[in-house]
Amino acid sequence: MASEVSYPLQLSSVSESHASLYEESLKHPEQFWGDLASRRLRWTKKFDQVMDCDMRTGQFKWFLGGVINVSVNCLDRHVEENADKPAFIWEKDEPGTHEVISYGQLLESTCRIANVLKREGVKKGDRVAIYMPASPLLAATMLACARIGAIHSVVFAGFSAESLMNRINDASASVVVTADEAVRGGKTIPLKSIVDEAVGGCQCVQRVLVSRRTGAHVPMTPRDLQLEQAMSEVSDSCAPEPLDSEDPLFMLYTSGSTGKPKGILHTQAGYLLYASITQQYVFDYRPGDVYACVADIGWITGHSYVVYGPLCNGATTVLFETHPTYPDPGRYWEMVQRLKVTHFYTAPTAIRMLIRKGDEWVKKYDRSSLRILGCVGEPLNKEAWKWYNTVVGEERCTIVDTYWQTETGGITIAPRPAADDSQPKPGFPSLPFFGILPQLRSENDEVITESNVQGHLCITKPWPGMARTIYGNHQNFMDVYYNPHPGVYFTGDGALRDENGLYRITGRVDDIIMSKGHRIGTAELECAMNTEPRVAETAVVGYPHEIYGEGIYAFVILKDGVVASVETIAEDLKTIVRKKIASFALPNQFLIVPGLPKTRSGKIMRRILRKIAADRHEELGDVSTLADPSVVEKIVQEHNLLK
Ligand code: 6R9
Repeated sequence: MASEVSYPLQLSSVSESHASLYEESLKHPEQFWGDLASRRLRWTKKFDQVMDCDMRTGQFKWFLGGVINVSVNCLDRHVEENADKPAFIWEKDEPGTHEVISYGQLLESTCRIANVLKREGVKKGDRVAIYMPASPLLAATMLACARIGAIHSVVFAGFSAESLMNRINDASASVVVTADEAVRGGKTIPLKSIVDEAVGGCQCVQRVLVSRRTGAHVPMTPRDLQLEQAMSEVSDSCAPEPLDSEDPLFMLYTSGSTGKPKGILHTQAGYLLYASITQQYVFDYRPGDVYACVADIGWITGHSYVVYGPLCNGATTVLFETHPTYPDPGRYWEMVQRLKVTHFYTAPTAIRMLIRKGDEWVKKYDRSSLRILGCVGEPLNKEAWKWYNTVVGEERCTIVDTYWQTETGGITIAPRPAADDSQPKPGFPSLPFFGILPQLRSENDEVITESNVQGHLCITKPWPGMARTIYGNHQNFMDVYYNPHPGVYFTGDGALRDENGLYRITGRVDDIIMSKGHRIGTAELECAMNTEPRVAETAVVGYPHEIYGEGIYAFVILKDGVVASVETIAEDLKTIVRKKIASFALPNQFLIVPGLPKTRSGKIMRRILRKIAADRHEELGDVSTLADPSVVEKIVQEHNLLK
């Protein structure tokens, strides 16, 4: 194998001024990314061309002609250096317990799982669904797919059987990998039986591989195989499949503005390069650091900053299986003390929840190892920022508020502590990362050049980590991301830029609610609730919530003649949401209303519902264009009665 990589990874330029590197990345993108890709990644065959991208047609290719294997980049080359180096520290649910997994051990389990998948007939390009708790075996399963060129689709283990079924079917996955049970906060979740229920509705699935987490007895069918047993029957080495830079690496489903979740597709080399360079440069990761991103692997944050980014950099990364308040609200900080964590990366909702529990839970533990405190998922409000900085970080650490999305593959806007000593501005993810050229546009597609004016956040140049398509639906990909503002990528978020060029995210401008760091499509939620037989129609909107960022408010119209209390309807709707989507998508407020504010063409005016839900009745604006303006007054009355 021809290796051009200079290893250990180059760290020399991490502290170079952000402005100069950023400028270089925009001026000479081919040279910039080409140089990084050659230096940082190990290629089986070097690429011939850096990029071929067209934002009008949505065709994106990076590192054309290159042949690579992601698992080799994440494992083999580090094993060659030092097989005993810790790759993962698995912070298990059981309080005070962790396991260390070396790069050597991770490579071995990856190869064994890869061989099991091959034995089961999985080939390059086949889809493998993964529904597992956070564990080294979950990461090894992802890397095993990468080793043989299969496309993994990790489904967060909090999704219901029906959601899992839809995702398996959409991807036509032939194999599902799961565990007997998951444990979280001391409670068990029957993963295998959820998979049984899901797979009952999937013709495509030929094999279910079941790993052991709790050792509980779970009924096995001829379709099922015990994973650890199968792993012991195959070889511990597996030759990596040579893959094209643009072969798919994984898909990850995310909510959008239509009822159906979309399988966002990422490919090999560009994604890996972008995840690894952001992990190193945004977090100022240095050899010997202990990096703890406590997101679940079922979300993009876990893919990029628990698995691919850190492992590509040969880092030691924490796999967090448990809950921030289990067994008590000191869990994070007790872990920081025990594992000497240097980087801690969480979501604003967790910070806000912990603020309420009191500072004593933080102060009880030694946090002197911490250097960088990151967060992602929703806007980090000033109060939470301040608490994170003063109470958790003792004003010693840098707060890194990172803005990005499933679709961007890695961080797109964030401070760079290594290149700038000053503490970033609260509430501002701040500066675009290398290669990211943001632009604000008005609803009418005019470019906003003024400072402190809110607009639609777009990105005008391609970057290696960008999503390539929606699995099986490129038209939808174009409609959602590239057609709203032709020729540029539309994030779906609103943002403003201050007089110093720093960005602040103001929230989604589409029909997506960000609640507790989860992304919930209003259409998906409404479709689910509309199946309740007594319900005629529903509309959900987000409203400001002290802890969740956004709470979910459901307006419900009952069918003619139905008489029921809001409590009973709410209970039934919650049951449906739990069954069809997941518990994290449950609305927090329900209101039975006689009608919804609709335009004459029948479109629900969510803007009005959002104002009502937020108690900003005086800002309702002009309602005269509604089909029935009087309905607004009636909804306001019902809402006021609820309080
Ligand atoms: C990585 C991730 C993406 C949406 C995104 C935006 C919100 C993420 C944010 C933020 C304000 C931040 N978001 N980071 N909003 N400040 N630092 O979360 O991906 O699950 O796809 O969600 O999250 O609304 O569009 P994903």
